[in-house]
Amino acid sequence: MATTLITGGTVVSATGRMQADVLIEGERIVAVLQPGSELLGTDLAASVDTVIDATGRYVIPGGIDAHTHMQLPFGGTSASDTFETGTRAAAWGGTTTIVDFAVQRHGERIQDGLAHWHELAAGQCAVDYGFHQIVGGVDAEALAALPGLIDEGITSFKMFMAYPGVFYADDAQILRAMQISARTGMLTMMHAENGPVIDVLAEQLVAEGKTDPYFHGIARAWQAEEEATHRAIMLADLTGAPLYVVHVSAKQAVRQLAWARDKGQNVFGETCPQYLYLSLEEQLGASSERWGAFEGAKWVCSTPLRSRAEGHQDHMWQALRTNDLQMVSTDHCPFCMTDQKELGRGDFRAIPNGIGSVEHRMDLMYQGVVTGEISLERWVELTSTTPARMFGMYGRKGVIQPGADADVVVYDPAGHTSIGYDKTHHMNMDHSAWEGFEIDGHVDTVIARGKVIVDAGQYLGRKGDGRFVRRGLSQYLI
Ligand code: DUC
Ligand code: ZN
Ligand code: ZN
Repeated sequence: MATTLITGGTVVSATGRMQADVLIEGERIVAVLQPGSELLGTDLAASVDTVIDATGRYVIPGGIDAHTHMQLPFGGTSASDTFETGTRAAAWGGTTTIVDFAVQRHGERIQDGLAHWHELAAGQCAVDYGFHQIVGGVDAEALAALPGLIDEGITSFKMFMAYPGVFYADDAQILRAMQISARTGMLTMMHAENGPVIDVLAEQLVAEGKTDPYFHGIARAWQAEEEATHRAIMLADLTGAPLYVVHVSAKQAVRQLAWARDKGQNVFGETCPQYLYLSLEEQLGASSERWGAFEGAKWVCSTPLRSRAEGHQDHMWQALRTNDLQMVSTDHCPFCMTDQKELGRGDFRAIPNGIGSVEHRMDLMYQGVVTGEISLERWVELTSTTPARMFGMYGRKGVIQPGADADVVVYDPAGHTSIGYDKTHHMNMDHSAWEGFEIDGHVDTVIARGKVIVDAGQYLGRKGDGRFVRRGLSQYLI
């Protein structure tokens, strides 16, 4: 079995940091050696196959992005990253596991939607991947199929309170699914926005000639997010279901989550980098020679960007510190401007919703450490350890300890990463939502189950390196 020693670095976990060497054998970590350890006295470096000198750098568990949408069919097109391109971009950015959403559409069997997702991903991925199940048609057959997913390693399912006529589930459907969640321990994931209300507001705006991308955010008012979040919490309370609210962007929605958690409910929330860094005001001001005011389409996602004047971004950072929000995922759902976002020129409702960030999450969140918003340990917790616990992978993923998968990133705090328009990333997009971001920090080396897949600016992995991860039930419940 191949052996690797990562030496001289600072190993960072969710609970602390220490000088230590990490010994890898095959796909697993076999030892974490602190100064004074007996093994260190032996000439270990001379006896291993590969030595990685991490002096002056952080050694962290590989990132886990628990919310991606590779190849998602949406708005008459499909997300532009395949499992191959999207997971390779993830690897470049220090993410060694993704959890994508298998899709069951209205009228389709859950088993068929899932089988299709397995087909799309198998043999294609650069890093390990798991699935949540989207239930886009909550009918009797779908409900009956849910418990069987646990044996398939899929222990969470997502419903939508938004997108009437597409993925939308009404309260009665949500209630029934949550009863199954309560009975089985499967985590209910919720897109919490009041879709019918949003659709009326959007229709009225378009009728008034307000068709630019900015109005997407006006239609998707924070009240629609707060109301749906509250309703989801109450239905979870009624049924006893554990609830995880995805892509939280409104400070009022965070307050609902905090209220529910204070009552002792198993309620959790994630936010995404776009809700920490980008704003509705910037979207209004976005303009370029090529796209004019339509440039703002690159930031059309749901939930939408929120007003900086109203303080949503600051509140998200605060909630990450206080654990009112527990995780940061990307909701990676990339669409090119040409031929994709462009579908909504003249009517923001037709702009495919989504931003591509899978490559930048670790860097963007590290900026929170640089600016003092979060600690180094919290960075690791938000991006790796809690995602592993929340979605039943902890022990194997999300931690550097003997027995864990050797998913390790060597991160250089003195390095630098510049994000440009299209040539400075590896996602399959013709632009970047993060153009102009200058990152203090750099992903130097990425090891996925013992194999060095990124090092010194080179991609050394292969498609098919990544394997399906069968997840257990959440390890994060109160
Ligand atoms: N939000 C997005 O931005 N894209 C895909 C689906 C969603 O809910
Ligand atoms: Zn969503
Ligand atoms: Zn999503």
